[in-house]
Amino acid sequence: MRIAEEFASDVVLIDIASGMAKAKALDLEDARNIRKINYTVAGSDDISLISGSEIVVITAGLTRKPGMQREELIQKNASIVKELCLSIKKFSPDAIVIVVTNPLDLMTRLALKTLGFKSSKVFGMGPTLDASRFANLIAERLNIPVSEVDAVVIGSHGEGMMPLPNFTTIRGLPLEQFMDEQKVAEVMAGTVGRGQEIVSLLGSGSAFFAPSAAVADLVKIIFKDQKRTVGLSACLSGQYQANDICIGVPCRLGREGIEQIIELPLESKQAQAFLNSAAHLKELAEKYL
Ligand code: LAC
Repeated sequence: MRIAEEFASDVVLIDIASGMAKAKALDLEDARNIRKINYTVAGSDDISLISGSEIVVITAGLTRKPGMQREELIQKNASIVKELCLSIKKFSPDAIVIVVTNPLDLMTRLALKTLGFKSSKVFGMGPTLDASRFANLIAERLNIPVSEVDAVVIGSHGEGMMPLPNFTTIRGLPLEQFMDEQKVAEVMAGTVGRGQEIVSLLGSGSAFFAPSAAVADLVKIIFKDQKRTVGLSACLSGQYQANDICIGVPCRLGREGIEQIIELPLESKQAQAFLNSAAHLKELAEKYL
């Protein structure tokens, strides 16, 4: 809905549950008259409808149940993502593919390998959401407008998530000037645990409003060729001393996808934590994918 409203564009929803995507498409189009926007949304279980799409967003897959880690979804979601990517390759070979399915970094790597597209055109939405959560918790704690916070999160979209206080600023000043170490540690932990907090409260399913805002923002950056720097799960080839692994890093994004991976000068402890997170992902990828 956010994408259709913002671009008044053609959106196709695909779901394996026959009727589900169609029902949502009808419901979304029923809102057009009230919203005074002439978007079109189609819904189907026939994936050939994505033919010629410029951007494909993969959200299909199971979500966590309370108490589960994202990585426990690996095998079931891998088969779903793989099958989808074979269809995307066939019907939309020029698309930019944004992966949202968990475990995010591993599904992004699997998508990239199955699609065989350039690594600049296949990436995961995760760190964008994580940074928004970090900014939200900081703003709440300091009682300031959330728009004044510029937050940076890297690492895996999982337990290896790394909110970076030393690269996070408020009106251009480092976070540490506004909060003591203890409070910084609390908002960092709150950020890492936010997805799980929502899963536990919901009881079934996981967060969707903030993830949808993050996806819509990425789609906007691409369509408008804004070249903004955002956190993405990108496939690294030497950056941050990691190889053949997709993980959250700041990227400059534009019409052609990732234009540049930004290498932050991490503190040595952070660099080590990042490498540990990357090594853990690689181990899982080699074991299961
Ligand atoms: C979350 C899920 C979508 O972080 O990974 O809420």
